[in-house]
Amino acid sequence: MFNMREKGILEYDQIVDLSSRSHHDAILINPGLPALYQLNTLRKYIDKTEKKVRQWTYGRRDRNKQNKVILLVGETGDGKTMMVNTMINYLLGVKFEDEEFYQITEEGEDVDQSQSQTSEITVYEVFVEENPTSLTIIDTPGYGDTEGYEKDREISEYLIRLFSDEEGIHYIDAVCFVMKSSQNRLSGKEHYIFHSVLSLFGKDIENNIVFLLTQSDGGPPTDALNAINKAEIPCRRDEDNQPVHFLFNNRQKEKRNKRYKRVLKSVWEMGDKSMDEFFTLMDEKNRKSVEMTLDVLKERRRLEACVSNLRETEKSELLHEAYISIMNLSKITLKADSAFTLQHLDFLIPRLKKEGKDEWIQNLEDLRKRGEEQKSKGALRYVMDYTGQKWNQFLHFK
Ligand SMILES: Nc1nc2c(ncn2[C@@H]2O[C@H](COP(=O)(O)OP(=O)(O)OP(=O)(O)O)[C@@H](O)[C@H]2O)c(=O)[nH]1
Ligand SMILES: [Mg+2]
Repeated sequence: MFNMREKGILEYDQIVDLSSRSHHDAILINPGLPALYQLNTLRKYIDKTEKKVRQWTYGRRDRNKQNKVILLVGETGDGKTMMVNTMINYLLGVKFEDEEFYQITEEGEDVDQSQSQTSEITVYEVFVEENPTSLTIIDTPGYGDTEGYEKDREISEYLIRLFSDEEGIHYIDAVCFVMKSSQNRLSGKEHYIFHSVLSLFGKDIENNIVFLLTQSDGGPPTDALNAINKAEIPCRRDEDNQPVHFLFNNRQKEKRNKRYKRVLKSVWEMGDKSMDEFFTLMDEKNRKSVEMTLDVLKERRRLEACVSNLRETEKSELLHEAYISIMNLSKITLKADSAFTLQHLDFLIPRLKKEGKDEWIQNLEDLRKRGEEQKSKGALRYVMDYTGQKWNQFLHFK
């Protein structure tokens, strides 16, 4: 890669066609400092009919490279899609001085940020000839946008498709929880987002969960770490028992005016250093099959179907099936007391009482106690508001 400023080729805002000058297979979409390129990708859908799980491949697929699979999850707008591009520029070896930035993602700019920008799951596969590592990065729609709960539920359905399809994803090296480093408010909505993300995974994934903290000023991310610890998010821990985290301020696309260049360079370098550390951690052999996670997703789907059928026809078999489903979930899920399970308890417990299932009721009551703890209350209230269930009934029914 060459340095356009050093060679005096480009001044601010000068429009010239640089597409032929990129070392990579890309199209220039915005000349300037930095020049912005769109990487050319081969595109297809993994779920052929529904078109909600897509796969974009950059470069020539090479199975001899060491591949890393990274899943990005988190709240809408916290920076997952931008993080995909940051990772890929790292893999391409782009430096700040190159005065260029490559994007693989394709989303509209200047749109309403309260709405999730990403509406499907995209698997980005990236093969760079001179790099012995290839990346598979899975970008997911963010939780908690204005369209709410129903839309969020679709994410787990798309993941089932992705993990079950023969051509889909069967193992994961890292689950990255993308979060703003200034995250401090733990409102019901934030708890709900933590529950939503955590209830997607099997227990065995805990040690693969790390945090990518965006919009960082480079200082200690005290707020985000407090939030993670307060919400008791299961994750990988470092030698000081802190959640493993990496700092980013992904402003690589911003114009490099003389006034801000120093700051933009410094945040670029912070991101590069974080990527070095992140990839060093990923060198450890810590790959997990998605099998248990897939079981969790399917069991959640079974439970929801069961409860929904029960709200029409009251059948003992369905009731028993729902109980067994909850017990199965509590054995395999990363978060047994997630709002998604707890929300069904005030419906199921009185019905099991009628059937005299005392031991079962005790097990569910134990689970429900956890729902009354402060850290679960907010998430549960959020889910119940959306599903039209009565919160007071949940708290007072015994
Ligand atoms: N300043 C700053 N802006 C960022 C950072 N990361 C992302 N952004 C901006 O924040 C906005 C949202 O980022 P996205 O990457 O689309 O967020 P997302 O998590 O993919 O959002 P959804 O697809 O809605 O879930 C975009 O305008 C990004 O350019 C960051 O680290 N610093
Ligand atoms: Mg996105």
